[in-house]
Amino acid sequence: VESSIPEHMREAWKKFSPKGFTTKDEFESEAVKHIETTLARSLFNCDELAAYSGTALAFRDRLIIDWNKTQQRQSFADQKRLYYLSLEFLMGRALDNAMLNVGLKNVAKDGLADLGFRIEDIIAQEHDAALGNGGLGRLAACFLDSMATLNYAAWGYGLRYRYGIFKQEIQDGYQVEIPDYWLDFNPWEFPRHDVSVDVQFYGWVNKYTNDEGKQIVSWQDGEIVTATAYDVPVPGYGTPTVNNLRLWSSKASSGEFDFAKFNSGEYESAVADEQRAETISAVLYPNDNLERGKELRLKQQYFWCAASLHDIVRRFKKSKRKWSEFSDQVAIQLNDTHPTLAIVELQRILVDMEGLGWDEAWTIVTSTFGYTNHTVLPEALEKWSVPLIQNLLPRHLQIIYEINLQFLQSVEKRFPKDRDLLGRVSIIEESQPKMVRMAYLAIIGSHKVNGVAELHSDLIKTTIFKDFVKVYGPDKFTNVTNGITPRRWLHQANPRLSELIASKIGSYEFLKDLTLLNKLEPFVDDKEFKKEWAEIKYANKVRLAQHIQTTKGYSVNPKALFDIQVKRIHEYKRQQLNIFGVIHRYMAIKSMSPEERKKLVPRVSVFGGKAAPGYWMAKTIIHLINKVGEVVNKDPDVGDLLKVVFLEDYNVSKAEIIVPASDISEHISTAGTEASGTSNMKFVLNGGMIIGTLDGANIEITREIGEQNIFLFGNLSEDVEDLRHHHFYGDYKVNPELVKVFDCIKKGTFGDEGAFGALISGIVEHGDYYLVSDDFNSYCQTQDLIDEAYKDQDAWVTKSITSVARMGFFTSDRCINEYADTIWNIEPLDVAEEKEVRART
Ligand code: TH1
Repeated sequence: VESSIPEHMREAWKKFSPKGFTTKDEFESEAVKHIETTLARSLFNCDELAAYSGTALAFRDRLIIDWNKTQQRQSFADQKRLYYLSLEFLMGRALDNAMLNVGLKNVAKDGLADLGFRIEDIIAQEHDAALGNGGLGRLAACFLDSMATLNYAAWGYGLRYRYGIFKQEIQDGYQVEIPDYWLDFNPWEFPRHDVSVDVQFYGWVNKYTNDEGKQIVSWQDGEIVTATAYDVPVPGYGTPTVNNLRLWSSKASSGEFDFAKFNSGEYESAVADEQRAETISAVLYPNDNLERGKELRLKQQYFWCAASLHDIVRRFKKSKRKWSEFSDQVAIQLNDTHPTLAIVELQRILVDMEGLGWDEAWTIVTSTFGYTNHTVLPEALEKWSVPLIQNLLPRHLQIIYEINLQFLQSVEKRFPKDRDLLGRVSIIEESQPKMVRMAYLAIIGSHKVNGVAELHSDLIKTTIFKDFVKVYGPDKFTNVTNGITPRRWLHQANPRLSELIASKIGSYEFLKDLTLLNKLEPFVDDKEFKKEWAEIKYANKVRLAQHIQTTKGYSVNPKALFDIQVKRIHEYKRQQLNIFGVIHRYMAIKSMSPEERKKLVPRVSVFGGKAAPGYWMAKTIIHLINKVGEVVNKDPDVGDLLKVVFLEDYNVSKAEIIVPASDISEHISTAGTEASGTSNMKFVLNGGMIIGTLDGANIEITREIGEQNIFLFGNLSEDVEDLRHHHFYGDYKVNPELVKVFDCIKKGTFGDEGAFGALISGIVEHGDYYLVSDDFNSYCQTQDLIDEAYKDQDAWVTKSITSVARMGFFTSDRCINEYADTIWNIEPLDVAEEKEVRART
């Protein structure tokens, strides 16, 4: 390619192509240039937002140089690539991360100081990229970080929502949702108006035989919406690799359809069409672990799958390879069932558009896809009604039926006497209306299916996907335990702890090989080290206390035990158990003598998290937490002994302040309901202890750090079913201590008792599905153990250090390497040469 370009052109290009800044002066020059020209500001009107913008643009330019080179390198290398399809990427802020990853944060810090700014204030100007609900979206973001850091050729594909997850405000104790319009100024995206795909909806299917006697299938007369690519650079840590996250934005097609309307004078209706098209990528659905079957959501899914698949196929076709080599070049991972239509779309492209035979195409499809399941909750398993798909995607419905027919025939051959089995594994549920079970389609269309923690991967094999284990054998199902990136969740969120660790074990290598943390263990008895360790935790608590002071307007004592539960509000995650426990503690304090109170460990109970706007029970839990806070926090009998804080608008950037400040964090889901959880890993990595159930990744965390370093309680997942049965058919009694808590609420202690009736009756009258009563005793006793343990600060710090030293397993780097080896079959790219060139220049 290069040799086809004339010498003089190449010379000129080389001479003038930007090299990127490395020194403080160069940084300042770039930032000031952007502030004065791109932003048209000056010394006299450069506020913090402008300084942020200039800094971000300077770093963006730098990333782009490496991003271009990475894309060239990956094209030349011509290796297999991985495409990660996710409807959610919860990236958070980019500037701090970019500065740390390219190793120039100190340069920027000094440069900004010269210009009159504090780097923390500048970083805080950035709006979070909040294109996700919770764990699933944040996992995708951690994966992108690891894939770039490990030099894999890997792209993310998602939607460019105009509105990310809503902003949460609390008014009079209730959650209020505010739209999150985040695109006003976003220096981290590059519109690619030249990269677009036309996506079709509705229409009808025309089948006919052409002159050569060939069956032709054509999907026609549909409505066309155009997908435009917006690219977001994803820098790796300490490597020249900058990967790409491609987000699609929808707009009306500029094709003949609209022109016809404009020309015939239907101006208003043409504009309305335009707006309808833009609606597709307008808003992120705010439900976590819940699927509601809305048509617009299905439209989003197909729009994004079709655009991504056509992009991937276009790239493959440039290589001029045979179709049979497709899965040697392409691996596609489905982040939950949301992108399952990609399976159908690839089959459609191969059969209808490229003319391959059905079987040949299906072999390619099934060797390309992998499917990750993230939940066993029935209300989260996607099902789309057949009439809905028939109308929106008529050709896809035919293909789904054909996939199902062939699959059921193969099952029947192998299990001829088992007619029930056919009904159970059919993609089509024979309900009224008929429904398409997306998880089944995803399993049938993939070569591997994985869960996200050991318990969860075992559970899917024995419960929701049991019949598919029978059909395919157990090897199709595997486990890849989730992980988190230590760059953001240790180095960026807790720089002092990262620095202390580096000083002890000799370098920052642990950020790339987290198992090196085990070198900390020999220092658990090092007095000076322990002192510094404890000081850092204290400083982080002071920082959170300041945040509480500025956002909530009251002070909490940073010497108190900080007990934190931050995550989406959901009955299965059991924030209600936590707040009932808090009320129990409050009642205990009230009944104590002043002498008894003196012996108590002061506690700050921190809650944070959003409820889905339509999830009334979750909103009731938020309301109760806030009302308990109002009463407890101003009760003079209680004083410092107990404070209850609900932090508004929990998001990634707030997590970076909250996570390093915990003594105890709560991961207390009903056993068997939380597939993995990932914040549990973040808290332990920052030296916090866990109170938790034997659920999700808590189990593996216990295995790694040791039982003596975690506070476990509650029933086991294998007993949950029997307990639930007993609630309905046995002589079931609510735990008497919990009854006292309910009486306290019913007396109106926390205001209008009627407001919380449903929370109580769910447990007392409706079977206590989440086993709050069954686990209440065990929970409270374990909280008492925590108080005792906290009194021995020296032993506590020992536990903290030991735990961190043993957390190496939970890096998303390990996780991505497992996916690469066992599912994607891809190798990292060699960047040694690039690094050398860079070192020389
Ligand atoms: C979460 C799981 O609840 C959590 O346990 C897990 O750690 C995380 O995924 C990452 O694996 C899920 N989030 C969603 C969101 C939607 C649908 C299903 C799940 S499962 C919208």
